[in-house]
Amino acid sequence: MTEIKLVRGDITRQQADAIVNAANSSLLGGGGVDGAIHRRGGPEILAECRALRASRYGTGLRTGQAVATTAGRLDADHVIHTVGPVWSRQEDRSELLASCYRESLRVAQELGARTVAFPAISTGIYGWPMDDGARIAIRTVRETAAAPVGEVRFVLFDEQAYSEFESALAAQG
Ligand code: AR6
Repeated sequence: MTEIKLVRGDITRQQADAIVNAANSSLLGGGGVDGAIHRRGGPEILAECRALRASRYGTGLRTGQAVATTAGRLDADHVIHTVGPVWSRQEDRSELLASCYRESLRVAQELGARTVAFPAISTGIYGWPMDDGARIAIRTVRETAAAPVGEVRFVLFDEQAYSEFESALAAQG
């Protein structure tokens, strides 16, 4: 079974087989985690993203999907880019957020990754409330069998994110 760990910190400082990026459908960078990954990981990641746009992902990566590239200078073998949904009051997009975790784990599995570091997808620029984002993240990882992934590490940027993930983990076991 996959072990879930919580750590506070900057995801670009983590050592893992795969680091998940909270990207956007252009795959060409942005702010938040995405900006930090490209800054620290260097231009190799963007070059591979551009190549993906020129081949399989001409119209971009759809919300809820995931795709891998090199991790450049990060202390990881792969970056898995996924596109979270923008939070909406009018529409329940929870299934798309769950899909990000599921699809990222599926890609990690295909890559043979044993350790995967995730940020709290959609809970920054995309505005998803942290308590609900944490519940969906923990539940989806719990429900997704992903051998050989033995460790999923949520890397939480601040105290509030950490404590919401702690509560979700305590509630869901
Ligand atoms: N390490 C760990 N967590 C971080 C880091 C970091 N270095 N930086 C921010 N966070 P966000 P989203 C937290 O905005 O909401 C980009 O422009 C942050 O506090 O990175 O999915 C993309 O290109 C928050 O809790 O991702 C997209 O356009 C969480 O990570 C858009 O933002 C996610 O925040 C995606 O928005």
